[in-house]
Amino acid sequence: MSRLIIISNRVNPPDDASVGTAGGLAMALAAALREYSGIWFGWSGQKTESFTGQMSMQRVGGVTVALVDLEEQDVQEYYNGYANRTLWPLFHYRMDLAEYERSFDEGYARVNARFAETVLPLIEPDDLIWVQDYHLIPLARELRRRGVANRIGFFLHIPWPARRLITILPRHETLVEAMLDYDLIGFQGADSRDAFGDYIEHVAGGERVASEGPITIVSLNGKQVRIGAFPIGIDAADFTKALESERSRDYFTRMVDSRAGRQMIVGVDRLDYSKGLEDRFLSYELLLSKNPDLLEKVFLLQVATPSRDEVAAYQEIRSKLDMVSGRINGAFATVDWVPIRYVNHVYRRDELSGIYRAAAIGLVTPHRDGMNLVAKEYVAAQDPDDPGVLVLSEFAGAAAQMGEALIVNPFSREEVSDAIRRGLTMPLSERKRRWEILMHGVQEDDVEAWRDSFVKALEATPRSGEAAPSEPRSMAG
Ligand code: GDG
Repeated sequence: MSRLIIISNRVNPPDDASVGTAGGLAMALAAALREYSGIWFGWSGQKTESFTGQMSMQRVGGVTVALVDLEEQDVQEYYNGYANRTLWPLFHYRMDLAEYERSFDEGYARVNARFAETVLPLIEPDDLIWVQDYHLIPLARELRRRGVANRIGFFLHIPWPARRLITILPRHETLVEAMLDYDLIGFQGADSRDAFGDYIEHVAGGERVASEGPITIVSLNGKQVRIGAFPIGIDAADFTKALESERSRDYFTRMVDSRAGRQMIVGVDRLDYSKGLEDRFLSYELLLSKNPDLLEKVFLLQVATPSRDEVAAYQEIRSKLDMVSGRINGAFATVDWVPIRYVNHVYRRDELSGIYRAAAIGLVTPHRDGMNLVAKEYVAAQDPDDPGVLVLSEFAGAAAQMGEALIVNPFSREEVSDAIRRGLTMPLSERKRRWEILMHGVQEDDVEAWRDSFVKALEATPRSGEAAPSEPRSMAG
């Protein structure tokens, strides 16, 4: 088996999979590297006076990591700038929030070149290289410039936007052309894969050459690249194990006690404008005002972990949510009932699992999301004999796999409010039927299946000059 070199912006393997506070991506990548031997390379999260390219190698949670520090200017232009103020909003359909500054572009290109230069000595000829996410789109181009002929794959965790949106990005052609230096590009779903294919065909003047299963081959300027849908999953087995822990049970009991006979609705999100939290609060407010019988009978627990707080749009959404939750609580609360418990703490994974299990509704209503792992975690945490109901945005990648959830348009407060009401009163037999199908999917399409299908597809990709083990069917005719 080839070694796997994973390259991502941040490197943060959890110390212990069941208790860590790392996000979904980190969990998935750590699991990938525990199975395949290899190295995880990326930014340490630390800043240095001037960039040296010196790596610190460590073993964390059974994974070898290689970390590099970045300069303040790199962090501002590449991470807070191009990645989080240009690409993130645009790819989440928030062109009103996307900022275009040439210095961001330059910082993005510089850090990608620095990553390539630094990781180069670690790469051996047979290694598979797997680059993660929107921070590192041009990395393959920088590696090829330095003579790397290995197979290089890329996975985009966020949506690839429709072609009319991506063309808003200044110098979008350069960004997309650089992607042709990958051998395999993975997206969360067919939507994003097809939007990328559309761009190649209708904007860049290339073509779709062939397709087989989830993989399409596109060609541009004499180069061919495989693009595919590889929906990411959670470590369902590990999540189930976490539920058996004492801490998870404690949290479950604590929530049941504090519910005091009321029904609980739960939301867990990074505090990000893409997650649709303001609309979620307003939908819940509508639920309360339209259904007086629910007053004092339900509450919403929203865990929102602060993130990217150096970016102004994140400070704004945070104050907005403080205001809206405060207003709703002020209007509806009684001496012994608070309708929204709005919490900015970070919880351990085992604690979260107990919290999810105590909730009658999992409320997952992002305006846009590549996948959304919270939807899958909520399902994995349910009691098979008395499962809760998942209310899920049609604009989360997860909706394509989780049709048994109550699928809603997160922009329609009425729809969301009606779905919550329906979930709260759904008969046990229907809850069980829906949950069993959802749970089966969460277990089958777990993070291991995601990793294996991507890595196998990358292994099966011919290196330039090699014949493919089996060529996909031609699209001609
Ligand atoms: C990106 C894409 C895609 C949240 N609060 C706490 C906590 N979390 C964990 C959740 C979940 C993860 O963070 C969030 O994952 P999501 O998938 O929901 O969202 P993003 O962070 O935006 O992730 C997304 C994902 O990449 C993977 O490809 O699904 O579409 O945007 O695992 O549980 N974890 C802990 N404490 C918290 O307080 N321990």
